[in-house]
Amino acid sequence: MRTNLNTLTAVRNLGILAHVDAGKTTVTERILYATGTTHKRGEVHDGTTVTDFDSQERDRGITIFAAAVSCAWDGHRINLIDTPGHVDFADEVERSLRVLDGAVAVFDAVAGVEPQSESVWRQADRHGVPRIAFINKLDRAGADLDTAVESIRERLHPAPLVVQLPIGSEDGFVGVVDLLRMRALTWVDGSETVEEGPVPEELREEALRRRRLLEEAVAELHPGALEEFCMQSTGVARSAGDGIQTTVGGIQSAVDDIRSTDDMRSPVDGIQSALDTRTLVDALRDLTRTGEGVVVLCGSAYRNRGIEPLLDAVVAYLPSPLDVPAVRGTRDDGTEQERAADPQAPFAALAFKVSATPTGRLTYLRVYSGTIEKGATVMDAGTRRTERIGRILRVQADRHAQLERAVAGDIVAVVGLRSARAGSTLCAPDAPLVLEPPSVADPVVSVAVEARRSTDTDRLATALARLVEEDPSLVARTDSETGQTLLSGMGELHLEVAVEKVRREHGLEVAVGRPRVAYRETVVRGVSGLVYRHVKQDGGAGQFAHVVLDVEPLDPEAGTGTGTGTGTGFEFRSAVVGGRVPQEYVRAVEAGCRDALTEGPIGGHPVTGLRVTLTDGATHVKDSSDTAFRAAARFALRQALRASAMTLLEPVVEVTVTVPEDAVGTVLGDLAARRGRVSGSATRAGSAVVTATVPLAELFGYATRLRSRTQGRGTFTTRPTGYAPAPVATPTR
Ligand SMILES: Nc1nc2c(ncn2[C@@H]2O[C@H](COP(=O)(O)OP(=O)(O)OP(=O)(O)O)[C@@H](O)[C@H]2O)c(=O)[nH]1
Ligand SMILES: [Mg+2]
Repeated sequence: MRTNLNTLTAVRNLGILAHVDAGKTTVTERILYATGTTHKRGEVHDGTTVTDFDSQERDRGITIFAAAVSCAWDGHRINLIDTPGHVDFADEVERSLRVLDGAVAVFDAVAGVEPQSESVWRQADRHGVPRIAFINKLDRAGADLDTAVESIRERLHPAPLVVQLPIGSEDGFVGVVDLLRMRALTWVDGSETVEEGPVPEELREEALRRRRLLEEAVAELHPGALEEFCMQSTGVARSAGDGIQTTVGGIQSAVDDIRSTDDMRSPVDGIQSALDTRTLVDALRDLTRTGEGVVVLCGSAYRNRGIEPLLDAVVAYLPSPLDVPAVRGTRDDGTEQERAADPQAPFAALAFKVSATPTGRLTYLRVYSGTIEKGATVMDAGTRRTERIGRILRVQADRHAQLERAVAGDIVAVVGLRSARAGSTLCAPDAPLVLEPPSVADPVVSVAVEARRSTDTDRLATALARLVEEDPSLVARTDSETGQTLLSGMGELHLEVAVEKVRREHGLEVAVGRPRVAYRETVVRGVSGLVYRHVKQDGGAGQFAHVVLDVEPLDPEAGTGTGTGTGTGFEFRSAVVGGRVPQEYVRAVEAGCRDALTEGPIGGHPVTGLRVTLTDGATHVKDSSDTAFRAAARFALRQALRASAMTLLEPVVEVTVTVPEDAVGTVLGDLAARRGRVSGSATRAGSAVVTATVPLAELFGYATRLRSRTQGRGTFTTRPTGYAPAPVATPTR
């Protein structure tokens, strides 16, 4: 059977991204409701939403795990991933972004762009994922679309292209004017559907003014639109209908010859404008894809207002799997290969999520090329293991539809895979290809965990192994000195959730130690010309390698404590001349240096922020080998680090605390006691927002402290900013 490639144009792989509590899960819930996927509206605070299905998510009222669900709108299939907003789960967002083609960024209409919205926006930039913006919570006291839009312009940089005008405000927010079709859309409480009608008389002028602003903004960015804009503005008026004639700031607006289009479904209640609506929609789509502009819509997910137009916009502006660049992977011989989203090509998919459910172990796949049938054998390109795909499921809220096959461009869940992990590539056994796995951040916090009953020790190890499979940002290891089991992750909450999962899902009683931050060590002053000769001649094949290394800090300011973070990373280069060390041994030297970086001389912490240069060396015709050079480099760098001036680094974060104004003094005092450096404060709608850089080690227990100091009225979020020199006496809090 030949699959129709064109159906792929009707697929949208969509993520919902935002700062914690902006309303992602509520938006997702309303989308499922509007698309008829669910028949009742769940609420986060009642623990009844589809995507926050985990018992901890329901208890805590936050999203922890990205959840994928599928729904249909206007002849399109939307595969939707609701992501967590809390920074501790940023890796969950990272894995989701890797498989998405587009996203809806949700903002709170009172708070505008918040720190974590900025972080996920940059994450999406890195992945080149086109976005549209939804300004949510327009029903809240103090909500203001224009201020939120300005914060997008200022903090995120793409030009906001606002396509709606709210009707009513705060509690009286009842709908929006669609500036493209010049129609009013309103929602009545208790009614299930959107009502469409003419723009209310009192809003007409403002709507026209905003339409003009939109046209100008689009024309400024889009050459095709600019051309039409100039032609129309210089007086070549198109058909005029029964509409209004208004002159707004020099641009004549009257009736547009609106054609009914596929994308924006009904015709416009006439205006004359410089840009035809079709041109405008096409230009908005182009600008969304290039990221030069971001289409802005608004509404109130909680009150179920603004969801249908949001879905229309998803279909109209966000790309299908065919519109995004072909995925790249690495073949066995190390060469790169592109795979287009073609159902006829060999199968390749990325597993981006693994989750244990009552249905079995579900592996979520984004299929990039080819077709996979149920019962087929696939290979894990990393481990070379082949496995059989049992069932293929389209996850739809509470029920899962069974599929015979999944094709390129789709997101599905499969049952039957035992060994695939989040990040594995699955491919056709006869066409192996490794897709680049999602990046995994280094864990910054760890706790010691121990089974309360010694008979449970093995079960705990199994449970931890399971956790790590599902969440690659967790690391479980045994401390070589103390023999303790250490669980490391992205933050206090991340580890708390992980341990609670072990308790709940495995029925284990677990004792947990105090959280500790993950320190790093860095070079403040290096050494040059460190010579190391690795010679072993004890019978049999000998080993010979001779290396000379220079070590220097990547960031010359490291250790001065002036920055908020410091240079991290590792650079290696070779300055060897005359082939004194052949290229293959240079690679072995680099590998040996990386080996040495795992344990630094101060306290055995990983070493970062340095550059190593191989300046000279020598080989022996018979006894030199990769192994010998790797070992030589390892010993050499260890020695060099012992001879260098080193300093301990600790993770630092930017904290944003929001409290009632009368509590600012308390918060500032408390932050100072935690070695915090305040970088800004502002007032917004009766609340004070304080931003400070604080060592992560000082923030353990801050949530409880802030709650008690502000009678529960204070909240805070954090954003990692890197590492900074730790004081000599390490805090043990
Ligand atoms: N007033 C108002 N409240 C809303 C709206 N949308 C969501 N909320 C509330 O805001 C809170 C957070 O909503 P969620 O949907 O859980 O937000 P989220 O972005 O998914 O949060 P995380 O997943 O934890 O990052 C809940 O109490 C919602 O009921 C809205 O449009 N108006
Ligand atoms: Mg959520």
